[in-house]
Amino acid sequence: MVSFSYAQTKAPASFGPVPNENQVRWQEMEYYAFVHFSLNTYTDQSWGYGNEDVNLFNPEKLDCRQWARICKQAGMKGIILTAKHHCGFCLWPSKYTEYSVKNAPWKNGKGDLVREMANACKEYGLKLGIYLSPWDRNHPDYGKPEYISYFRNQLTELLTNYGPIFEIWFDGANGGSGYYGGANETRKIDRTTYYDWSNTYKLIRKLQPNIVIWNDGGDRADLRWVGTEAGYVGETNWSLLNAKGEVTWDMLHHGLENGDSWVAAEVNTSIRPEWFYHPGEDAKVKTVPQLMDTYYNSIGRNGSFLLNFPIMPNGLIHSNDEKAALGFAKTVKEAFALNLAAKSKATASNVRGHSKQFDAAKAIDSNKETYWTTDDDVTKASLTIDFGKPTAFNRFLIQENILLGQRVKAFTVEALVNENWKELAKATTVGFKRILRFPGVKATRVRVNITDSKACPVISNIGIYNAPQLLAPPSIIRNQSGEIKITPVDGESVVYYTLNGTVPTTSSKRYTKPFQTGGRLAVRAIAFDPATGKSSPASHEKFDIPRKDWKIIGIEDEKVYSVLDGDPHSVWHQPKGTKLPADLVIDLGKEENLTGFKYFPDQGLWGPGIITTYQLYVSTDNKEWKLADGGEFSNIKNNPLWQIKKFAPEKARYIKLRALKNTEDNDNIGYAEVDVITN
Ligand code: FUL
Repeated sequence: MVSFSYAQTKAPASFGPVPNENQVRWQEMEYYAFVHFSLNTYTDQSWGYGNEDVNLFNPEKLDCRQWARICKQAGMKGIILTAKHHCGFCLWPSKYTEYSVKNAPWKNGKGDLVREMANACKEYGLKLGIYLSPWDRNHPDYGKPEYISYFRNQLTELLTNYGPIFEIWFDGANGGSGYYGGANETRKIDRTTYYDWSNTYKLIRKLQPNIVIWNDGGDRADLRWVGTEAGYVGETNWSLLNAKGEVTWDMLHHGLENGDSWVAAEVNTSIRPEWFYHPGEDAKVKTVPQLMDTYYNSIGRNGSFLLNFPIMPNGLIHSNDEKAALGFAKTVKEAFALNLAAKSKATASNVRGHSKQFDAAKAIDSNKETYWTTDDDVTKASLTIDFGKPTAFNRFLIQENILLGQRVKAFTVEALVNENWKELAKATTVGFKRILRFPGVKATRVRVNITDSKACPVISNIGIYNAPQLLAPPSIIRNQSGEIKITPVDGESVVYYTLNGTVPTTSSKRYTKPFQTGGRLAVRAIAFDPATGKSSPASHEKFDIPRKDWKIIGIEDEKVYSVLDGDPHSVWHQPKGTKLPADLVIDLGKEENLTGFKYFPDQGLWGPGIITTYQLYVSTDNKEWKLADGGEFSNIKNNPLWQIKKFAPEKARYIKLRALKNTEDNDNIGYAEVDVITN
């Protein structure tokens, strides 16, 4: 048959797995919130054991509308609430347990926080999501088949009574030990079979057909965790995984190039170091530059961004967190205020069937439905944007039409500067959205070269921006001899600092080289750009007693002193062949008034040897030891932060940190830093 001359060029067929409607709707949300609120909020814990008193729960100023207002103003599209965290306490009056708000003093047991959250979301035009921990350290039946009915009953309550739910979050954490109705024991379950996810998913999809399911502990769901809670997904990020089989860390972090299912990445991180509110973190709220970094490393890498707000015991979001989130929103807005590509001329090395319908202009027409694409056999192609005059820019944004599958494997961006093409960036995957950052450049033309693609590239949008320069707080470390070293993130900015707790200004002391200190001390520092007169937010570090005379006892390896060198990147591991329990004994040089200790785990990805269960002993003579503290470093695997443990005051010259268990269930024990807290 001869085709008619008016026949349109056929659009490309989809390639490989494609997202379903729910996944597309979710991907377009891009940015939404987590709120962590439970009994932990009142006990300063990361994970409750399951025996915490319900009477602690009494948020006297609780206002979900405040949370919703902040999220809305911050440009977020929804909120996921921890309806039940690992401790088992329910923020709604579940029919199936007594461990809930119905027995708490809050609103005389008449409160329903999920209801209040749902109403607030509705009022502010936000979508509601639910975090329901599969692990329940309170429930007597946890570990038995009966618990699965309980879990599904709770799911049914949550997915029936509170309107549309956009996402359900099933945390994979499963520490084993718990209260379990008074049994106080360790219960192990088989993560692959215990929850019978396939039937649970059926129930969920029946109750909420438009929902997306997040699950890092069981069967493949709609979305995936990215393998870290630090706020970044791999630069190469495929929205694909295999439906069956093992998922390694690498697959979580990068997706799987030839995976058979669409499972896009969600980057979850907290606006503070930890997920729940801890007053000690009020000065540790992420700064705008840190949040911008996460933005580029999540949304800018084909992921979504799930940012957590810990709620304070009074039931509100802290003003520091609000300020950071709103400052961040403003900065994103400023960075992407003007798309310099929009008014330019675009041409391409190949246009599908020479058709206007698929030409280069479709990549800059601000219409997400239209796209530039090439003939089927073309997997290398370029698109050139002509500004017509030298134009300054430092960001390049590109989007694929994911309805047709994720295709691009590699691309470069070049600029025509003084008649010469200069490579600005080289990257791999694109997906729903990819944003590249590079130092500012002035050029008349920009060219994107798709250098490798699984099938003909399908580019729905290109943006070019000139984002205002941002300054990040410098890092501050103190080495064992007491020397303070301050490093600006860009390596170039001028640094000012104070040692008296005040926020530095350009009239404060200027940092030029490391300087010696002794004793307890608080250091604050800013980075300053003389060209623009702008400064970064201040960084803030507190240091306890000097460690100059400390000795690590019984270990020959000199490298062990990296545990005391203040540098979070240098680590030491117990020698091969060590069997747990493993001890690290430190002589503090003289007797001190100890009130706690700190442990910073190895941040490396491979076999970091992170301690989960510890004991801390003290001694005056290195012979008689007294147990000062012991327990678990909760959630340390996913969030390997400084672990700060306080204990009743002890006068001692020696400390012994005993590692009883690690995250990998083997004998590998590592340390980046160990320190003490004195009164
Ligand atoms: C983790 C949990 O264990 C944390 O407490 C927090 O809820 C975080 C979002 O997920 O795995």
